[in-house]
Amino acid sequence: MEHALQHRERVGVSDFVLLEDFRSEAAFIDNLRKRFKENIIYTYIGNVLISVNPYKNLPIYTEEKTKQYYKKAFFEAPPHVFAIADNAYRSLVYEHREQCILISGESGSGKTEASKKVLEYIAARTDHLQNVENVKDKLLQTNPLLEAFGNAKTNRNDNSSRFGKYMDIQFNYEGGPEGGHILNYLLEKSRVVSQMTGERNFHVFYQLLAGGDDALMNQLKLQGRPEAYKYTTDVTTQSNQRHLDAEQFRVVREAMKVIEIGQQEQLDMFEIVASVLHLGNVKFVQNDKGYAEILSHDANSGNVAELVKVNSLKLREALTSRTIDARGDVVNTPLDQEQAQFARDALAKAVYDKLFSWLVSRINSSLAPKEKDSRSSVIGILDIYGFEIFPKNSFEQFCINFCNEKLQQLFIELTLKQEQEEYLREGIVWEPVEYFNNIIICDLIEARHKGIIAILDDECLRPGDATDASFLEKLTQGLDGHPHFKSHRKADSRTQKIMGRDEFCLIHYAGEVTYNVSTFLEKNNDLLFRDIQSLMATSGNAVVQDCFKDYNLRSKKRPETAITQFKNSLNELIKILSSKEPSYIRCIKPNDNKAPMQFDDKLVSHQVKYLGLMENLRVRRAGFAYRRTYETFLERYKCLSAETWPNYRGPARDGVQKLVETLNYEREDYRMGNTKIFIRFPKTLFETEDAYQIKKNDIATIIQSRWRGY
Ligand code: AOV
Ligand code: MG
Repeated sequence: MEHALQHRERVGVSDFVLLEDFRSEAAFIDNLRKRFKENIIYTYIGNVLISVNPYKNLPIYTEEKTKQYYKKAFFEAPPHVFAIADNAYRSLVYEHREQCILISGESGSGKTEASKKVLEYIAARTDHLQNVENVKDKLLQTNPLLEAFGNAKTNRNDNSSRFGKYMDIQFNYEGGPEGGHILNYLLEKSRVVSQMTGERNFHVFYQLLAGGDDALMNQLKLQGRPEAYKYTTDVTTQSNQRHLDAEQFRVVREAMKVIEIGQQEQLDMFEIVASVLHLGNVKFVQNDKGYAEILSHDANSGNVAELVKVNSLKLREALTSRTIDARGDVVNTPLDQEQAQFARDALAKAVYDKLFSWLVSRINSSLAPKEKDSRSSVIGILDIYGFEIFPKNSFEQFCINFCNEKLQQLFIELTLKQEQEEYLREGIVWEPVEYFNNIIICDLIEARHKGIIAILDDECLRPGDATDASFLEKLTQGLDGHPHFKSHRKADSRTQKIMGRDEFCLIHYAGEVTYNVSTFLEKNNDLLFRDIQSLMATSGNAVVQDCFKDYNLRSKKRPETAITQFKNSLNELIKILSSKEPSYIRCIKPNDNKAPMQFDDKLVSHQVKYLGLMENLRVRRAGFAYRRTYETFLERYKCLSAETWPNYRGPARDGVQKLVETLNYEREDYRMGNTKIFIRFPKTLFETEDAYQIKKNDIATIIQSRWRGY
């Protein structure tokens, strides 16, 4: 049998707190790599789970494996996403503490897969309960449906979520799932009208084109080829892609059925999807006055009008002119070609974005528990975009990275708070820990009046000549000298590049990011011309009408800017999360090739940095790195002392006290809490573990020789 030490040599330690050299990033990565090579993708830092995407199917999610985690304490089975799920579930059901599971990591690191595993585990774990099958089925089916409309193939991930998602699973007092609720964040709607080389539009477009039957295609006036549509042309198709898309379309329609989206609603939805495709093909010609015009025989705009059931003439007008209400004077101005294209794309993005939000609220009404139960409680799962640093970073990265700052802030508050509370509960003196608090960066971004968001909104709302450049100028004036802001006159210390005239740099907790201000104002304003909105509000398609119903012609109040809406919804989210007990899953992507068995040290090191894992470990190690309840500790190690082996009947705490005395633990090495033993250095525990392994072998040998004796 392999010796404990050899075993640890080969597969590393299952909890980073057990690393001897816990300050060394090299040792950290070494441990991750070792385990990855052995197909062990999960490791803990205390109660945080680190997961490395294996890019292949491992036999670790079988029914048998699932059962291993039922009612198990954290350290009784190898690290696993199921352990996180079970722990959350037990804390909810037996201790009545609401839970949330926060999953983070960069694109392609395995966040969405992890969130599905949590959901699947909970579904399996509640198998003994009655009357929840239907709800569980619905909860599981939300995934393929939302992914069809909200995911796309990107260069980083073939099934990349292009929206943030927070999902509550609601449980009744017996611990059975009784419903759910989803909040969605920032769909990347620019993808509707253009994609980077090698990337695709949202899956649903291709799924519909490949999987819709003839009758449906006729009804939607679609031909089956994505190449025929501007918005879906840029695509390098794999040979079997069409087949996969068609297959998935069936899955999506099945999911719609489970969610109880009726036939008519389904048709309404596909009419919108199809109308977006037709809209992309609408062409503008220049008339003799230099303005944009849609030829009267242009079938595309006709198709759009027919599908979303608006007046076709009015649609053509709305796409080529705009009404401006200047202090009561209503003026109709024609658009030039570029403006008209802008209006068309804005409509496509808005319609699709609203359709997505409509779908989420439609799913929510289907998931809403049938009866209100005041004793019900929830586990929330957050699957949201990780920190992004691209060669060129724009408004979207700014929003996403702001979101990550807020979540990091929450992480700091909650982990430290949790740690502190546990010490208090256990009656152990708390030793303060030094750490970087990123609240200064959150303030830089969102402080009232003088934060970046306030400055951006000011520029967006200022009538007259505000531009991206004037925004940057105001930023530089207002924030120069802030330790986390660098103006365009300085160099980005990560890339050593002097920033361009249209760039600024933020020193995020995870590293420096240079942002290009171009299109910040336009994206933040998120303008959709009024004429188009009011036209859409008259749609005969029930879903479109529902989507645009908030549009109120008489309302002169400016809608909130994109970033302010996002900020508000983020603060709402933080409020929800703070009221719950968190578990963390930090996902790591081992290589950029979507390939199994490849572990790229540099890429991993980068992620270890910006997930703040070393800091996380340091905080965890600062006090007593390791802790176990007296019962678990005694159960495992009782054979190491004649006082507790073979027979011991007293209280577990006393048993452990006797045990550590036999083992010669130094006074400084451990503390006895109310329910747990706290051990300061992993070395102590290692020695105990090694002694245990040797003893276990001895015992096994004795038993075996006895057997042979028979
Ligand atoms: P993401 O959610 O973190 O990226 P996904 O969860 O979509 O990443 O994972 C990307 C791909 O990696 C999946 O489609 C699987 O092929 C593979 N994968 C991930 N986790 C596992 C696992 N545990 N076992 C096997 N394969 C896995 V993004 O949504 O792009 O930020 O926006
Ligand atoms: Mg995802």
